[in-house]
Amino acid sequence: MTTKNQALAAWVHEVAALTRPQNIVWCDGSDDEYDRMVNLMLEEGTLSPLNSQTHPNCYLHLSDPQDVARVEHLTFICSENAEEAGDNNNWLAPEQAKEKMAGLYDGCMQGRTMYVVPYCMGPIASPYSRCGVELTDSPYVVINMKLMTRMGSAALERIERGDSFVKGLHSVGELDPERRFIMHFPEELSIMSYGSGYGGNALLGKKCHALRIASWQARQEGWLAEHMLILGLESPTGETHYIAAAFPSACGKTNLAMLIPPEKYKDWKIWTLGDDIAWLHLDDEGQLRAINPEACYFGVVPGTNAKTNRNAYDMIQQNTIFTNVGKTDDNQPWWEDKKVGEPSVDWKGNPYSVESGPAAHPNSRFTVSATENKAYSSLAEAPEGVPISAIVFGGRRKELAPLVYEAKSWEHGVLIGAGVASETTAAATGEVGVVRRDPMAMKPFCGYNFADYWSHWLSFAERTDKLPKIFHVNWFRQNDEGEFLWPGFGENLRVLQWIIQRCDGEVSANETAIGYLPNEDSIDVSDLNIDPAVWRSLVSINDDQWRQEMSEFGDYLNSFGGKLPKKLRDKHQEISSALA
Ligand code: OXD
Ligand code: MN
Repeated sequence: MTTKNQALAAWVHEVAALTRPQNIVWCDGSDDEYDRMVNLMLEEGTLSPLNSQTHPNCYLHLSDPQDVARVEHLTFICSENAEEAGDNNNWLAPEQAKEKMAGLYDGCMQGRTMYVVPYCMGPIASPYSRCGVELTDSPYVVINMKLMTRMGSAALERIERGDSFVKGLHSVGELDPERRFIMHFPEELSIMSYGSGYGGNALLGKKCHALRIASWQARQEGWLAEHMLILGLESPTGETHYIAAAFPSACGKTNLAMLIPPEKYKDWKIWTLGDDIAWLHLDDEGQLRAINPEACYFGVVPGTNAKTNRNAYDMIQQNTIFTNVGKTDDNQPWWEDKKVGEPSVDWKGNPYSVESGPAAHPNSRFTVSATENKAYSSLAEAPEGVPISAIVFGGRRKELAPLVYEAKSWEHGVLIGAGVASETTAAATGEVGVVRRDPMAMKPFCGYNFADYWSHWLSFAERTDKLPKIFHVNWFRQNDEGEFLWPGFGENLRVLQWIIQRCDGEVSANETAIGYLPNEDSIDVSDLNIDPAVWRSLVSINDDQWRQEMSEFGDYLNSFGGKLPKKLRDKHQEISSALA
């Protein structure tokens, strides 16, 4: 197979001349091709079969131990102008970046196969979807992209019908952390990645395309590319509200998107549309609609069990690629908090011992088709997407942020999103557990200057009066002993219920300087065994802590200088004064 698209053919030719692969394979995205690739990897030893009785069609990939997470310090936005990228990104001039990458790519695929992977982010028939082509020397990337995207012939046909496409070039190189870069050229719609096989660095359709490049395109074209799950909340009357929620990596988006209601709420139902990325467009009526550009879940494995996330636990019993988990002695995948079985081999392939660390890497992952999830919404395939009633921001904060609060206006909601801060997790290399600013959970993913990004968000209020309400949640408050104050998981449904009641104007709230908080009796927690004083603290604010927070947040906003939108500065000032 090749292509009728001249630009694509020429680019493949040009890359092959530089990287000099032994052969070139055009991927058609068929199941046969997937099976062939799996067999090839089994022969090469880069994939191993798991117990086929308990886990049919499941495989384990162990990565290089130095290549287990996103590398934010090696990720660059190479716009013509540094200011466009903003201080929130690393920047390199495009020519300089290309020269650096050309040196790395020179002959890097000798003796290897280069796979041409056409893909579509979003349903093939959706006008909101966007195409790309990834050239890669990694069979692991090919099988993951097959699950993650609409990959192969159908995507190529879209490109051949004239769709523009993002050009992504990827080579695992020597997997040397010293020779590893992830470069984005938003003006040229292209990505160059070298030296890593890890998901966010190597599966270019996901973070590189669907967030960094797409956020840039979205700004130009008037839509939003966000780090958000999308869920449908069906009430006992059969009415479904759709919610999009942005939390930083490894802060529970997958769990919320697949939530199973507690016994008391058994007549409610959560439908999953997506667990990581949402593309949001205004339709002709001014309604914000969301599609999920992905077709799989690339989720964090540790902590997944029959109690925390039954849907995810069940869906990864078959047809799943595991990366960097441990194994039991009968060859089942094993991870911390799985709650069943014992590890005998760790994620480095060594015999397991408590002293040598966890059996599964804290950022070990499953890749599984979205259709394996019992709660998968059929509307996830709808070309027009789903109407969004509420946008929810959140982070992992031991203190400060209450369980839930609501913005008083769209502008206020944008300020709340810009103020998201969260403790870092193992999803990126670096220290874990330090609070950092992560506006809209997009710190690692916004492909341009945050100040411009906030202006873009604000501009939506000028285009429609039907915008969703904006909320902030925090499931992670702790007491001095480090115990969580809120049970989380399925019980989060109680908070979602309050959110949609607020959207429908069905419940009053407690107006505070930072926004509307639930009245103590608006969320029923009578059966949750929460101390009344603890409950009160979850639905109230500590003015001293908030004054401190607003002052630090103000310094952060000021670091964006004259580019900071005035509306945001004014809103920040208004809330600070109300707290003073
Ligand atoms: C992810 C991430 O893999 O955010 O989704 O790191
Ligand atoms: Mn993510």
